[in-house]
Amino acid sequence: MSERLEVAPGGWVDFVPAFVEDHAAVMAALLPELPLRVEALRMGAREVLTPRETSWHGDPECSYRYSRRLFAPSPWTPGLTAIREALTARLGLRFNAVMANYYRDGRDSMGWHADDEPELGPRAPDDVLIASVSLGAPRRFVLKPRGAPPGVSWRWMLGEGSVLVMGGATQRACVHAVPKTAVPVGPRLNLTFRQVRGVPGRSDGALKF
Ligand SMILES: O=C(O)CCC(=O)C(=O)O
Repeated sequence: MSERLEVAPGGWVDFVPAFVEDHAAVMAALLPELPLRVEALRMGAREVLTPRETSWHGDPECSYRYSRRLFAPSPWTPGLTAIREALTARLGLRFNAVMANYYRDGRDSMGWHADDEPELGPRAPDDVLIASVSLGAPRRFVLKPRGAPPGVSWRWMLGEGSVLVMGGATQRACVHAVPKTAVPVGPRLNLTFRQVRGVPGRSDGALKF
């Protein structure tokens, strides 16, 4: 485990570079289990397609509203359960839901956003705990304080079995993204394990594009 990085007063990030052993085999076994798909999001009058494939999984009560859509959870799969149990054993943390994001190549990406939905805890956007496990090709993950001037950010190459844990006030104080890259890269599967602790809010919220 890296030394805990304080990214804001009360906001922190922990990083473990090689958490999942044999990450390529784990990713190959997981992919057929997941109903990954490109989602259509409404942007005003337009419909836009997410530049990545996603699936949402969790305990039956863990519905999640984001990007102006309500997602009912798909069930846990054997591969997701194994990683969830490894997280609990290593970090002492329990998660009841996970978002899978599959980046097919460098054109796939995730725009700036925070995981700050009300269902992520009674004090959200404070006290939101997220463990982000990355399998396959490393991609740049950027985190910056909200409203930071250009160039002020932290960067990690996340992939090859790493886990990055964000906690405390990180989702209130910071935003994060996985930018596109022109460098040829292989596929990457990211799994953000979450604690859903409330019912989805009513607000439309921001688009995670
Ligand atoms: O792919 C990643 O590393 C980030 C995923 C992410 O930001 C999210 O699921 O909210």
